[in-house]
Amino acid sequence: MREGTFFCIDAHTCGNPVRLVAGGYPALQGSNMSEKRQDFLAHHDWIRQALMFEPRGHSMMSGSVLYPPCSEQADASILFIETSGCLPMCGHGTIGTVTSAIEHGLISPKTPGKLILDVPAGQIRIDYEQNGSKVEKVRIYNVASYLAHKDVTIEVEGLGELTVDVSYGGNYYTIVDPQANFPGLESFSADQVLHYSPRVREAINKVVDCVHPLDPTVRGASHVMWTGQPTRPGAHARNAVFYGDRAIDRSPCGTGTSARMAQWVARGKLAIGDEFVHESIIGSLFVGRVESEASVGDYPAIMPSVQGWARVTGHNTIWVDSEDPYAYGFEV
Ligand code: PYC
Repeated sequence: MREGTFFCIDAHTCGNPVRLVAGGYPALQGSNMSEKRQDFLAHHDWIRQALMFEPRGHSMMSGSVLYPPCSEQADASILFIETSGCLPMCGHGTIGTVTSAIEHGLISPKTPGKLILDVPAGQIRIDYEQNGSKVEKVRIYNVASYLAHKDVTIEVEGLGELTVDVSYGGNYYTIVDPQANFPGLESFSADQVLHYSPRVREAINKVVDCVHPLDPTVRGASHVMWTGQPTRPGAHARNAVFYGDRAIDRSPCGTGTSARMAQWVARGKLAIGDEFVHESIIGSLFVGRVESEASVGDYPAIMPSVQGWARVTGHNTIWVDSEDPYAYGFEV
């Protein structure tokens, strides 16, 4: 039956929501999180739609479901849910999930302050710092990230020609740096980000193929990152990441920060060991670091890490009643 009661812990990571579904979720088929993600999308996607879209969620809503580990060395697994589907990896989602899960005793780490997590994009490591019962900082050692396409020219209706890079950090990002037809985020409004991003996404996916060399279920340049000068002391760059159909990440975006570091390393603007402080559209910060070199198939890559914080905002027991005409959500 497509109805149920879901116990959720609501939180935000640097301003972007993370609804952790901690009770009421289904068991999934598959031996790893990539297979379980496919099973969820095929058989249980109504849960995502009900919990992410209006009237129980909103365009920016994003969340996760915590599962037992898939591999022997891991402490837990995460399935990411949001309005656009189930992402292979989500940085702000991981920071929020770890914070909520540790503060509520939902994970028993094998080593205090450290976690190994199975996610659809692979396996990630976590370091977290606690002050009493509160988690203060979470650092994600993310999946290998690489610059997939460099200097691709696209035509975007209303803006004209743009030259962009496409970089992978757990999702594929079309990165729009300042140029003749894009003055930079400082002179580009949130409404313009929402208006032009779907056009950029459509244009880029017509001219390049983005398929992860090691997991063909991870595909498509789904996210668009517009960049600009930072406003916060110590920050190296500012970004607005568009995801879903009408969302701008309020956090600096964890997979986007990883993709951006991979782009900057490939362009000689960052080196192994360098820190990269990324500012979001609302001024919140993630501290990235280029940990080491790596490869993804034939591509040179990096192993990035990203640190941020999250706060729990409340508990939310959500009913999905199949007799409610808006049980599975809507978009305006
Ligand atoms: O933090 O990786 C991230 C993310 C992806 C989409 C929204 N946030």
